Amino acid sequence: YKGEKPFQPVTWSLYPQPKLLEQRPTELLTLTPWLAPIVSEGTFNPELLQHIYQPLNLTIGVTVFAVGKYTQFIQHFLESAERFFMQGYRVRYYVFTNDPAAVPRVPLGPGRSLSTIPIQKHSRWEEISTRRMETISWHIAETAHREVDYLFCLDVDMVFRNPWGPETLGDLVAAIHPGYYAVPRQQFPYERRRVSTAFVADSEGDFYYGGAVFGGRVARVYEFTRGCHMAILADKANGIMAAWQEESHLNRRFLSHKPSKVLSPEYLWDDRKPQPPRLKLIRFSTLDKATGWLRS
Ligand code: 5GW
Ligand code: MN
Repeated sequence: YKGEKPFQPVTWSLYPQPKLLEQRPTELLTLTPWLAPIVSEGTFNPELLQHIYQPLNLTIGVTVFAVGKYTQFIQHFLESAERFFMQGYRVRYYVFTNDPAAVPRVPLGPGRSLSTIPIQKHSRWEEISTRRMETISWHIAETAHREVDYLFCLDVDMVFRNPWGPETLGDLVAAIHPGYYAVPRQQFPYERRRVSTAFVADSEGDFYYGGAVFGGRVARVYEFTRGCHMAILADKANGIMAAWQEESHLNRRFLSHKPSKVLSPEYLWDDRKPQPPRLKLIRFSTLDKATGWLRS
């Protein structure tokens, strides 16, 4: 049997029995009122999920935008993603940039590929941060719908610190913003002007989701980004820019188009915040941008 792969025992079928009457697997909420799972450490069995998802031979797409000075984040983002993001799966990175020459050649693992998509550089930063929805929906229609099963749309000024695996896959996936998971909904920074299509009333809102992480099945991400883009266009026609640009529209849309899976702030953290004890690990986190200089 030299050189041959040894027989794989089905040890994955040996995992702790789920117990209906047992205490909660985590101190965090695990289910939304519309029955979407809220994913956090302790709520899933990684080995079991691996054995369910691996045979499906899925391809997971990732979009990141790196315009202007943000190209400097690509290397760290990709290197950390190669270590932690969807290890053992087919992954396709889509890097949208105004400066393709600035995309570093990071060695990619087997089954993993990257394509650079040239885009225009808009001068006003509001433009940069409202063009993503449009660009993603267009790119899905053009290309990504043929190439990937699931697609995650991520900020580039972030790093992976711990495994991000198939537990995150779902039809439409949102991540809870690290700044607002303990805040009453009236204090969420939603767009509060009724004239905006992103308007949310004080009495409404589930979670405040981050604009830095969303995803799902590629067809659902298409509908989602297209819907957001249309709402942004409608606002633009009225001369309105929502309070937090795309994030405001994303939050408005998730209110009426509920995510089928919600990621805990483990999947969208911010390095400037101390890790609270109830958050068992940080998987994906914003880099401290040494406040200010990047935007100037
Ligand atoms: C620059 C200045 C202000 C706002 C946005 C930008 C900017 C964002 C940019 O110059 N280039 C760029 O590629 N972006 C993309 O938009 C990056 O992928 C970035 O991660 C994403 C969101 O912008 P952030 O990360 O500055 O927004 P926050 O809300 O995470 O601080
Ligand atoms: Mn960011």
